Amino acid sequence: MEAKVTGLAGLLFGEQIAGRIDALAAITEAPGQLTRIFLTPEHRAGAEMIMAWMREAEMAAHLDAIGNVCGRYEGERPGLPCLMLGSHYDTVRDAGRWDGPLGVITAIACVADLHARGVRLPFAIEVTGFADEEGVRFASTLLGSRAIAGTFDESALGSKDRRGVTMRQAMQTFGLDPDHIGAAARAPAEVLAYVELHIEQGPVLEAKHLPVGVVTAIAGATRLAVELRGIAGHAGTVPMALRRDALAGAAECIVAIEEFCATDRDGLVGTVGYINAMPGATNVIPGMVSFTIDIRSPRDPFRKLAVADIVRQIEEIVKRRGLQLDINVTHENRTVPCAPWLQQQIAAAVMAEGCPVFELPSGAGHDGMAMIDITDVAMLFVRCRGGVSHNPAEHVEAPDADIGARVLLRMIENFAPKG
Ligand code: HGY
Ligand code: MN
Ligand code: MN
Repeated sequence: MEAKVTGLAGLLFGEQIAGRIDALAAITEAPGQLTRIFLTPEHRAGAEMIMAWMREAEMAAHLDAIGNVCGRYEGERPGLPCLMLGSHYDTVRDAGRWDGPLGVITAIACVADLHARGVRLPFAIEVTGFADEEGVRFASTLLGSRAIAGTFDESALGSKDRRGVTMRQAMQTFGLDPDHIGAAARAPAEVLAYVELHIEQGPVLEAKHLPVGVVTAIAGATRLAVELRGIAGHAGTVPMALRRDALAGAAECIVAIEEFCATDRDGLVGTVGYINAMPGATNVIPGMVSFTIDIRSPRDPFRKLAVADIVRQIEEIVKRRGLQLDINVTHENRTVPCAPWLQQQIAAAVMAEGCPVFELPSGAGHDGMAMIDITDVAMLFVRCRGGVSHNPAEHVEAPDADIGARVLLRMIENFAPKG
């Protein structure tokens, strides 16, 4: 496929992208760190900033029924099916600023370049900023992309955040109608494909000295919520042998999870990212502990067996320590393949921009895991320094952001719908 020459010569995407990354990163709930969570004032402010950029690029922009930002750049004539681009604009707590926003900002930059050159394509381009990919506020995740895919689970509306606010209440406070989420769903016929540019969030591209990579698959994940209950007591008077210490029990479980995953099991990874011990006083034996577990593997059957083994080990520890246990799966995503026909078009664009083609899987989850329910998906990874992510030190060099944008734009201009 002969790549069309794009009008990128000399257009420095990288600097503009880096500037917008910084502007969006200034919208945070906690000065000094980046935290932008679903259905918060920061979510609203971030959406307004992104929609303004979309409108500058001659896109129609709106907030959909769950708070995704949706921008549309019409094709040669109005109403054509679209190539959907995008990523998420929510963050983890104390986040890096590139995870998510790079995909949204780069896609808008590509559309702005098309608009500047008066280019209209035989399909529309849509850019979606997903409102909740990280699943920080409520246990489930991919809420925005699931709403677009029509697979949003209404039971999630009853889930509560750490302050006891339900998603339903949070949506109403934000100004959205929780009974109207279905309006965000798109028909498969409207979407030709979903392609997401994202930082790698791992060390492989840097180790290979490559600026970009073509993603082959997105690893599946299981998230669990665990609650251990023992007996709160006086730290000075209860002999060790008589204690029902929920935190010591949790500690033994956490080490068991780490040891289970650390024995080389074909890419299996396990993380306890959140723990809360109650009542939380130095001189009180913790009576209740809640913590989360995140288990991933490139192979779904393997992950499911690992989850079952880990649950069994936790049950054994709890029984031996005389504790009580509640353990629930709060989120499950199967491993999602990137469509070969899309991978090939991304690879052609990578080559046309003078870069070697390197394929790699994604250990991180992405919105493509939901979007695959209505269309084929693919991803382009951009190198990030040290492979660091979910960390304020997360960083992309402007030249790499520039190459990522050039590859994405070339892929867009040469995009050939399936069949
Ligand atoms: O957890 C993940 O893999 C993604 O960053 N949400
Ligand atoms: Mn993330
Ligand atoms: Mn991400």
